[in-house]
Amino acid sequence: MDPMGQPESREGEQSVLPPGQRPQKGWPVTHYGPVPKFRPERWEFRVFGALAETGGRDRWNHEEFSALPYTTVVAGLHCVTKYSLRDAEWGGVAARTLLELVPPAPGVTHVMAWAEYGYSANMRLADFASESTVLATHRDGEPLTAEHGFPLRLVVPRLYGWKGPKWLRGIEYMTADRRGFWEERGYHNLGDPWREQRFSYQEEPGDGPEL
Ligand SMILES: Nc1nc2c(c(=O)[nH]1)N[C@H]1C(S)=C(S)[C@@H](COP(=O)(O)O)O[C@H]1N2
Ligand SMILES: [Mo]
Repeated sequence: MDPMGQPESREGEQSVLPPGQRPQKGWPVTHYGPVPKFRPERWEFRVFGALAETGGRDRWNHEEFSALPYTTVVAGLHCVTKYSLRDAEWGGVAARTLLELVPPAPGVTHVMAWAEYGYSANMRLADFASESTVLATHRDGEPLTAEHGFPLRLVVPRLYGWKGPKWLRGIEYMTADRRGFWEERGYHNLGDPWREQRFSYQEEPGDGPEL
């Protein structure tokens, strides 16, 4: 076993961790507030804000969402509290697929990812549109558990874990940046783990809207 707790056969396959992160065994649960109960008859996923066209499809119920094209991405998860999860296979709908299904208006620069209870996380359109960003329903081939975000969570491997809301319910296209839940509460507006953008006091001019 290597220090990440991986079987020998996967030794050497682990990606290098971002600065200041240590490997974490298993899969701890980290979030603010209670775990929402999934009610399939009420669940809906929406794209809203600055859409390129009106009148197109912009919402899916659970059954419809489950029928969207499925893809997988291998990525770790870096929590700003300094632990990182080993690489895992996240399965779901590529963010790029969503952007094709619901094209953003030309002026869109950022998105807000919205979850149950109003949790939100903002990011640049470029980070959302990254090949590695996935609206995940599965991890390592298994459906997500309730505490890990079932039925849907966002995984943005380029950014710290808080930028990936569990219990995702919508994506808002924005023509200007706006801070999400943690970005208003002391965490860095951009949240790039490779640049250790952890806290808002580290922000440089232009990194985010005034606090
Ligand atoms: N809705 C919601 N999503 C959330 C959070 C949260 O508080 N609420 N916490 C984030 C943080 S800080 C991290 S590190 C990851 C942790 O995911 P996990 O519990 O599946 O390991 O979820 C993210 N998604
Ligand atoms: Mo986190």
